[in-house]
Amino acid sequence: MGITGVGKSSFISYFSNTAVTGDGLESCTSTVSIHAARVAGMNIFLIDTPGFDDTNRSDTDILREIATWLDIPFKRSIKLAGIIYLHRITDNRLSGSALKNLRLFRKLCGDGGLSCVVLATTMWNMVTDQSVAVQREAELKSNPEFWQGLIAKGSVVLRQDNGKLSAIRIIQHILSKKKRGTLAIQDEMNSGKDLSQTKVGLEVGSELAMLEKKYKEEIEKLKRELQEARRERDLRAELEIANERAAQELMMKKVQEDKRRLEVNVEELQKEAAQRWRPGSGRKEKSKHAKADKRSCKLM
Ligand SMILES: Nc1nc2c(ncn2[C@@H]2O[C@H](COP(=O)(O)OP(=O)(O)O)[C@@H](O)[C@H]2O)c(=O)[nH]1
Ligand SMILES: [Mg+2]
Repeated sequence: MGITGVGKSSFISYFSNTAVTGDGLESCTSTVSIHAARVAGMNIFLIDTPGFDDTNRSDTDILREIATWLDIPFKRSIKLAGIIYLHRITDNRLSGSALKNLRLFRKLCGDGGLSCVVLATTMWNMVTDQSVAVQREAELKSNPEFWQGLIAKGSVVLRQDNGKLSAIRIIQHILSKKKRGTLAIQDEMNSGKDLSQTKVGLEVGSELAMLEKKYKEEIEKLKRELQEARRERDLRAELEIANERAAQELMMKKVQEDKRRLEVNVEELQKEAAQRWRPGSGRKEKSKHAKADKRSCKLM
């Protein structure tokens, strides 16, 4: 897991030729994908996930997708051995999306899942001043807004700094723990909760509520400005304001739709997924997307 461009798909591509990597600017992996691999004499599955900063999909869509996929192993009593959360050591500040992604990740895992987490820094070969990067790594570990709380609950910090070798080290670390666990979202959804009632769903919901409020206020302000423009018979301003209002209303509708789409339980998610994956339903469309993906992404 981790935001777009941190190297999730590249990590998987060391072990499987089915992973699709991007150029780091646009999200390449906008859906969850599972890759079979053999590492240190063991058959394992690596699950690639989109970050909660996807250029094309809302947090609701990403969360629905992750919840759907995580339910498949849960129903078959297959537990996760670990989670690798990647972060670029070259990022000299914690962007809003990096912080939001981490906040949602924590809620998705729950405290119980954190001892299976490896926090790994990538892009060490892009570092120009090693001492600055080491200092940054220390800050990530000690910052309560970033990794400090996770480390306190058993997460481990490792470096993804030597291609396949360090990637094997990370996986071996996870396998050596011989621990298997479930994530909070898996337990919550299977106890009958709607996605909107899970901890991570509540967080996404409250962010959507904040956005909705912001759009509502903006629309009210534009209404007042429109009245004023009409009074002053300023046609050009009237047109501009009307356009802006239409744009804001469209964004607000999308947010309201995203809020509504959080109200879904695990059975409904599985039913929708089964319809999507039924042979002949959307397959053609999917392969069209796959072609487009390949054009913009590098296949490793
Ligand atoms: N220099 C360097 N580039 C990397 C590393 N990991 C990934 N990349 C590059 O970063 C870009 C985004 O990687 P990708 O694996 O698609 O990121 P994802 O969005 O997290 O899946 C690609 O161009 C990769 O080749 C790394 O450790 N070092
Ligand atoms: Mg990817």
